[in-house]
Amino acid sequence: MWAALAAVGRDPDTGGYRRGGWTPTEREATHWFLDQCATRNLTVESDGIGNLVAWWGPSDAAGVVTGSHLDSVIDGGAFDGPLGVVSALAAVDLLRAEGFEPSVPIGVGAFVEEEGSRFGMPCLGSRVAAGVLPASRALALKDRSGVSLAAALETAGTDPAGVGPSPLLERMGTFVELHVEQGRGLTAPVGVASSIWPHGRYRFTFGGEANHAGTTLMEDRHDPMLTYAMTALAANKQARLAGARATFGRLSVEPNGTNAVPSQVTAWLDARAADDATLESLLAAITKQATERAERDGTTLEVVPESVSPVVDFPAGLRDRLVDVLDGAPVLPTGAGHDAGVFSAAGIPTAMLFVRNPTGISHSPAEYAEMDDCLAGVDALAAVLKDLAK
Ligand code: HGY
Ligand code: MN
Ligand code: MN
Repeated sequence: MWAALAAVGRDPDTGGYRRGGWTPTEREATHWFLDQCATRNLTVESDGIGNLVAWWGPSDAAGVVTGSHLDSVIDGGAFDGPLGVVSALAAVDLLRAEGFEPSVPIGVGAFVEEEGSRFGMPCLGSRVAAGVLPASRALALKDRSGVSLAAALETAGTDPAGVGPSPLLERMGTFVELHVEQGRGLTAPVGVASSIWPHGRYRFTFGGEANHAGTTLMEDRHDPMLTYAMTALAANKQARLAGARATFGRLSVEPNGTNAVPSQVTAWLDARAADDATLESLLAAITKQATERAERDGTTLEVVPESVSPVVDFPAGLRDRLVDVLDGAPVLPTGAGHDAGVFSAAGIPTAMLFVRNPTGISHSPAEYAEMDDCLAGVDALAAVLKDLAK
């Protein structure tokens, strides 16, 4: 499975994956998933936005769903997302080979646009499915070329009218997502999640005055790039002070000419912290410094939250049950967002398994996990599914 998926959406120059939601490469990965489900005689159900759950099991009752996502960030690694889907299918194979007969159905899920790399909204599919993102807001989201989600769905042959809260969740009695670990927090092959840090995406728009780079006196300028530059430094400093994370990873400059003072800089802040109060105060501190700098530069600043997700503490009972099944596996929090966080917040008993990442690198072509650890992840997931579906 891993070999078949390896080439799908991989950029030959960077070695990174480019599988934005509803792009041809992401659709190819989705078709691969559907083929894998067909080969295994799993019954696939889809919802209006295109989330998929493939069922193995005795009835159409609620069951245990495991899975992850097949989309990627721009130039992402091979493991973030696909590892959870591949491991879920492999765990089903393992349980079948052992002759295990689940007493409740086991579902393998693939959820759309988890990274939000195309439409800017992380966990887009699961948020819509859980009803926390209204269909009207989702369908109006636009990608960088100005294509709306509604138009992208139509191109993919999906009727946007069907987008909304998902019937798939009614059969999701329990959800377990296996994921590659994304820091350096796990030294054992497999761990169990305690919580997901709160995180937010905020659009900072810095407005200035376009002018000639050669003739405009330095003291006459209203340069939004300067306000942005100071804000990026402030974000780094404030995050360090708060033990939090702040990243400006995306920037858009108008008119983006070498010999002109820009008229506008738009920059996206990704900020995360261990608790909601720290995240709020981090954003306030960054915004305060940016505002003060804008006053000095004679520029303007607008800050718009594009998505904010509160902390998710996975239910302790289920978490401890996984730890028991896995003979005392380590428990750790994560700063990465996951569909599991959305489903947990929606009230579905949810847990996560992590597979060791020896370098901690993620959202990068260099993301890596050892095959032995991935196989330990499959064994762990199979043991957990067996326990939950016995
Ligand atoms: O954490 C993230 O940025 C994404 O939701 N995986
Ligand atoms: Mn990711
Ligand atoms: Mn992921």
